[in-house]
Amino acid sequence: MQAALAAMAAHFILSFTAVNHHPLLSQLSNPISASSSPSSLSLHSSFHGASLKLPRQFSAAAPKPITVVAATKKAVAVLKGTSNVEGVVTLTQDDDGLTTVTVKVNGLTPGKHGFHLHEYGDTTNGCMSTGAHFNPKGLTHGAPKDDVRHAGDLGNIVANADGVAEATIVDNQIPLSGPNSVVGRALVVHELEDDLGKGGHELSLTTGNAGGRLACGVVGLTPI
Ligand SMILES: [Cu+2]
Ligand SMILES: [Zn+2]
Repeated sequence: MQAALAAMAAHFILSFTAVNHHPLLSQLSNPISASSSPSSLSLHSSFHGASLKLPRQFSAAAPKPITVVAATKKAVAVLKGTSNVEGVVTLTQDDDGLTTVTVKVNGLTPGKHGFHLHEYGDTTNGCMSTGAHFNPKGLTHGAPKDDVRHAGDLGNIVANADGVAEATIVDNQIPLSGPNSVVGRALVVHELEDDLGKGGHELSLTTGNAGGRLACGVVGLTPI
């Protein structure tokens, strides 16, 4: 399958360059493509010697972009709630398993706001029905960098004076595939700062005492 794709990609590149009348590259399309015009053969027949080395370069380079695309997943969550807080979050999982989360939320009060991945993608009762923090390991609440944390603990996002919070979070506990995939679960932005489990409040070790749920959105797959 991959070999076939690589051959198709190589064919595409070669056909494309042939259209641009590059004398060396158009010559390459002849052994692969039966549809090469006889005119390009006769036009550039003097380059036969030079063209022999080039197919190896192309066959090595062509499969690269195909491999990367096939191994990466991307998802998006559109955050909404009963307030005027709203936002868009994209999640991209790379080959190494790390997920990069890009966050932009508007309408917040300036300062820190707890930001979590909650267990359920269920918004039938607004953000309340998204359940607790995603916690497949059964641990207590913590900071993103702590060993003891919920997988869904993404810390705080910080809103500026205009109420806009932008952040890029890289995390290894929120994959987009496999048994602990977060696709179909929900991202939630909170009213208050997440104390990261260290506030000494009775809720610190479950929610970080981050207060109400201002907006939430279900994580769904999107084209890469
Ligand atoms: Cu939360
Ligand atoms: Zn938590």
